[in-house]
Amino acid sequence: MKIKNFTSVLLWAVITSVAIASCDKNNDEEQPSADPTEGLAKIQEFSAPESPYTVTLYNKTGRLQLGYTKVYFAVTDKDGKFIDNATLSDFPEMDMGMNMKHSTPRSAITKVEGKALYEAYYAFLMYSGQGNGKWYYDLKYTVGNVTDSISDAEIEVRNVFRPDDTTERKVIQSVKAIDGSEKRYVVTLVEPQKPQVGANEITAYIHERQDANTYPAVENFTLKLDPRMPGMENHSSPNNVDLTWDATKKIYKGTVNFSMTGYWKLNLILKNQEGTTLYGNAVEGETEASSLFFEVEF
Ligand SMILES: [Cu+2]
Repeated sequence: MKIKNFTSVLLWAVITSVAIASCDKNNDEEQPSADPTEGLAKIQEFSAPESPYTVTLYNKTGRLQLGYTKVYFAVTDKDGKFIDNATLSDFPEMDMGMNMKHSTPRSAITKVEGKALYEAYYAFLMYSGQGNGKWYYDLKYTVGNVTDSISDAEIEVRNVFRPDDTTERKVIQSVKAIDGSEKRYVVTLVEPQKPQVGANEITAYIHERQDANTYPAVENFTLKLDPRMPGMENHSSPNNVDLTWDATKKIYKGTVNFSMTGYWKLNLILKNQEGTTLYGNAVEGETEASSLFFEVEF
């Protein structure tokens, strides 16, 4: 009798410690499923009627804006659980009236590794209200065997200003190549978003406008860079590096050196892989700017 009791106590102790250990293990595994949207600001929620899922659009600023806009999507079920195996696709379209409609350069929506979150970027060609246009958004999402879609949800794309909050700042430009090819390109400034005195990484995208809705990314072009301060005798700065294609990061990358704070015009010349100029011109003599440029002020 005594021995049997001892055995059951021992057995109980073993079972309990195994249970505690597996409990600990579960807790560890659940750690990464903490809110994947932490630190992000909500832009808009999308949910198809009767859909068991909601898609919420986020980014760091809580707003979509002219030019480069990075975004994140979270997919949640009715209980607010974050879904990590969804697939999403979208179609933003600007309706400018008179049957004039166009989309904009953008990436596919892909999964963020290790998080129940999805990411994409847009290069918005126009802001809401520009040319009396409005932006509408189509979104399709699939979770398991459920596919739902939303169409024509209005989204707001804001204009981008210099620090006075009044003067428009150029961050994206559509051009028609001057090499006789009649090809159209969109050049979009990505970084620096927070410029500082000294060397800054500068990045940009180039997309070809094949038609109003088709804008594939273009690789292996070059953007020659000549930053100037028009307010200060159009002086430049040393040690700038032209933007070239970074095949790993899939973006054009160079260095812009801001030798002081203020208003800078980043003059550019767009060249194809053969080195032929497609748009833009050198700043020299009476020519104070390129026809292709971005603006930065800080
Ligand atoms: Cu438009």
